[in-house]
Amino acid sequence: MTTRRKFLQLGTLASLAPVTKLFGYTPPPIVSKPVVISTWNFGVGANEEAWKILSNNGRALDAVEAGARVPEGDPKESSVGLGGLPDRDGRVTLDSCIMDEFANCGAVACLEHIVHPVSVARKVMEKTPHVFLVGEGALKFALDNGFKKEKLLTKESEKVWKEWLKTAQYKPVANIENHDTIGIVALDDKQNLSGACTTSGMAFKMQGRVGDSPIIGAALFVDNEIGAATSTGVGEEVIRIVGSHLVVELMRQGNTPQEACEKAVQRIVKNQPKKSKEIQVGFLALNKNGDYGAYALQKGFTYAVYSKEVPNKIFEAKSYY
Ligand code: SD4
Repeated sequence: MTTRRKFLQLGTLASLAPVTKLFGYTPPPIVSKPVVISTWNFGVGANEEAWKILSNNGRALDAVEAGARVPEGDPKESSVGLGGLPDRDGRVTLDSCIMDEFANCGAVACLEHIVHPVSVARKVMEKTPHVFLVGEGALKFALDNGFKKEKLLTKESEKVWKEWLKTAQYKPVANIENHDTIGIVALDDKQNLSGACTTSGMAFKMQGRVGDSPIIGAALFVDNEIGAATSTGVGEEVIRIVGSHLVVELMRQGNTPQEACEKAVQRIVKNQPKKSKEIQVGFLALNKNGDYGAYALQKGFTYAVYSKEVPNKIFEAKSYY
């Protein structure tokens, strides 16, 4: 029979032991936090802003919003916010969403004239009983909440659009194309996850077209028990597989973030064997322990990581083709 004294000795042994299993005790996995990861090379600038918040004990939600605002406000980035390439009628329409550790979320789509749609999405999340506002309604809401109406079509973007009008052919080219969304996910010091996604969408799209970027579950999903995921690329293909939700559910089933991204990309290939050879889609995933992964259809999908171990570096994701 185990005496009380012997039992206490076992307890002390177990708590000191660095081994994986002792008397049925499994130590918690090592957690790397905080960490922020975001899509493409401009993720470095976004991570930089996000890290200021994360490294000061801040909330992941604030970090991803601050990060997403960096490319949104940069007129030289022609795929997000100010200076984004327009639709085929010359209108710059923006899509964005945000999600926090409590599964609160907000989104806007087809929003014109506002430089920071991610912040409007956050206001939708925090100030309305709804999740998603679009078009005129989203603009009215933004203006009512103090956002300024601005001209988003820059001289440069207008020039590119006018050039495109000469042939008016809609044919996205993988990586250099008319797309480059920022998706950003973070784990904060309190081990809470959040994410955001923001874009001007596919350049020269049809008027009214909405991609995956503002759709919770498609381009962004956060489950604070499991992990967070985000996507970039041809949104139609991501919507068809509810990509980011799929990645998070694959992690729930025991896959690493890397395996989950790979399986989501394989699902696209299975659905669209021919088309998948010509387009780009990339996924990023981050789990509750700060482990992350990335995978894309084509070569060339880059992402940026900022943690204590990896001080804001760009990596190229592995790809299916
Ligand atoms: C869209 N997914 O509108 C966006 C575009 C994008 O990298 O991600 N670009 O379909």
